[in-house]
Amino acid sequence: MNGSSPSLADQPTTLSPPITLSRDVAEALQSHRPVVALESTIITHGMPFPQNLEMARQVEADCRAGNAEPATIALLDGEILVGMSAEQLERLANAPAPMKLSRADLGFALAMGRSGGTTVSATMICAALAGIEVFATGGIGGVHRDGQDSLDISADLDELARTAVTVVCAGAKAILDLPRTLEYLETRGVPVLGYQTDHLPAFWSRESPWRLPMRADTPAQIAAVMLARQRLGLGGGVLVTNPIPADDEIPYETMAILVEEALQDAKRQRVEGKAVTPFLLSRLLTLSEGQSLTANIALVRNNVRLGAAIACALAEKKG
Ligand code: PSU
Ligand code: MN
Repeated sequence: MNGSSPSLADQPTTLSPPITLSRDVAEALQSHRPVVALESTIITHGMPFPQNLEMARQVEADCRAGNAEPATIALLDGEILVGMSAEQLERLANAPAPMKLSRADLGFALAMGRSGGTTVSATMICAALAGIEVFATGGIGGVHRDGQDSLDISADLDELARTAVTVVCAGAKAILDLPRTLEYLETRGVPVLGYQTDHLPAFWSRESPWRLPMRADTPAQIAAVMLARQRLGLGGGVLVTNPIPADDEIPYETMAILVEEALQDAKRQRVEGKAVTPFLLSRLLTLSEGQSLTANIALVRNNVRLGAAIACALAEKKG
């Protein structure tokens, strides 16, 4: 054997479908160890530099501390990465004009050699292709206010209906129409579980006024729900809503005022389409004088810890 050639074991694995697994993720999946997918639109469009990069590194460390392998998913130069190196993460966090990639954009970005962050919908697709069953994020997209007129409904919701990945989030932001988001999920057959809560969490706030139909109190219960759905052959995902830790919460009423202001700014500036969510997120960051960012980081970390615990419980049940 030629001693100078790199060992095959050190190379990333490219599969057909065209996704590239990092060596660590490939090894974890092969040996049926717990893996948690992490999204990247939060890095490219959800937080400013350098907090985005610090957050991305921190949640990977949190995931490992929870005995699960993190698989951050993104596109770099038309390559779908499932599990990223430190250097790749840094390139993504600094990428000039990265795309925001949903189901609709993924094929285009692949064909055109583009870079970008994957939203919840695209991350679910890539996770499922890789065989990853648990995914942790901050908040999901939903039915926007006036969505019944604009038809602005996030592709995240239909993805939850069709792709069998469990998504852990802190509920949804009040920039959305929360009751219509719940109605839509119910119509599309997506179970929404409250983790140790009976109410839909509203991202920065532990509770919204809307009740959830299902509650789970342990990661093992959530894993049991996933397995029961598999046995029934139902397909589609599960949405787990995990309230932000009490110490980091911003009261619902406090945020509601800022949300109204951000929504009015968006209307005045005629922000449309996929620019709406990133615009509102960045306006809220300014309006809350950075407080929303601190809370955002705390809740993502909290969700990754729960995601890791669910992945561990699932691996245990599967034996
Ligand atoms: N909501 C948040 N933070 C986010 C997003 C939503 O509180 O970072 C991102 C996620 O990647 C989500 C996407 O999948 O925005 C939804 O965008 P849209 O509303 O355009 O579907
Ligand atoms: Mn939209």
